[in-house]
Amino acid sequence: MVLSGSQAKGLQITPRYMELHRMPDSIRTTEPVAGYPVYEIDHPTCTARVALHGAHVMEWQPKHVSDPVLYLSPEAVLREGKAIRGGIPVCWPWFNAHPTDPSLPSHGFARSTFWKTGEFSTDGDAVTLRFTFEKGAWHAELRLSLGEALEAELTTTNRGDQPVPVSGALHSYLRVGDISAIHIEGFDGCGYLDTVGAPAARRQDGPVRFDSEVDRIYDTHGSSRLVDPTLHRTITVEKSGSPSTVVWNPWIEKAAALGDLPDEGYKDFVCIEAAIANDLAVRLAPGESHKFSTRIRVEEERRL
Ligand code: TA6
Repeated sequence: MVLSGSQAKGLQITPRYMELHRMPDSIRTTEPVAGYPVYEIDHPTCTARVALHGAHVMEWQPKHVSDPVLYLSPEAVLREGKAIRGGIPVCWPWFNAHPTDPSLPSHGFARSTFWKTGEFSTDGDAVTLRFTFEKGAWHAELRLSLGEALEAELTTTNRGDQPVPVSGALHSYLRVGDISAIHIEGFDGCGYLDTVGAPAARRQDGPVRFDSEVDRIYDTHGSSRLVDPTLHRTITVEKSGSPSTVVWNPWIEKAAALGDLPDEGYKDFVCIEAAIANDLAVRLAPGESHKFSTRIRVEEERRL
């Protein structure tokens, strides 16, 4: 992991801060980079790491599972203003390019800045972390539940006096043993927009398999299952409040062009994202809220 020193703007982890933010026993605050808090979780059900920057789940592994469930690039950069490559980037309040202003950052601004901590709590089943973020009329709250399953729920509230659009994605990078050996079930018969090359509307026939770049926006509210024969497991991705599921693997050429991903890194992950694509953006009246969520769990085959 590439670390770069940077004091977060106005955020100083001082003893007073630590006192004010006393953590439940299973959560420890670390600073892999000065001023860049990462919450290390060691709970009876799972281990995890969550960065305050982007309210970003970096890693998660249930204790009954042999391998990490989320992929985190070994070349991920921990610096304010740069989204972490891997884990679950919170793409908000728009998905991909801004619908009207190309000068604005792709996938919104929330994944590239520090959020505020809300309530952290723990019980026998899971650790729950809440983070908030506000910009203009947009207010976001992310609720994370980390246990034998992972739940991420993003609620947007319009705190302004004019309607605002909201779209985005919970952009989950799922760890795989070998991208060429996996397949994804749950999209058979679904229409999708294929955005590799000239955008084209297509329909899924059978499982999704990978032998080249895949970048698709599926029209579905349903769940999907990632079948991984190399790691002997099936990862189920459920969701709510999201009319689109994005499936992405950059393959060879795009991976080589990403400075925070090893050239061979494309072999080790696939993204399955609960999304609201821009053309399906939700229009929030003043005071109105909308939430969407993803829930990830793992069934591992018994190994003899
Ligand atoms: O996952 C869908 C997608 O929009 C892809 O087109 C690709 O750009 C990916 O997100 C990663 O985007 P990023 O800005 O994180 O490099």
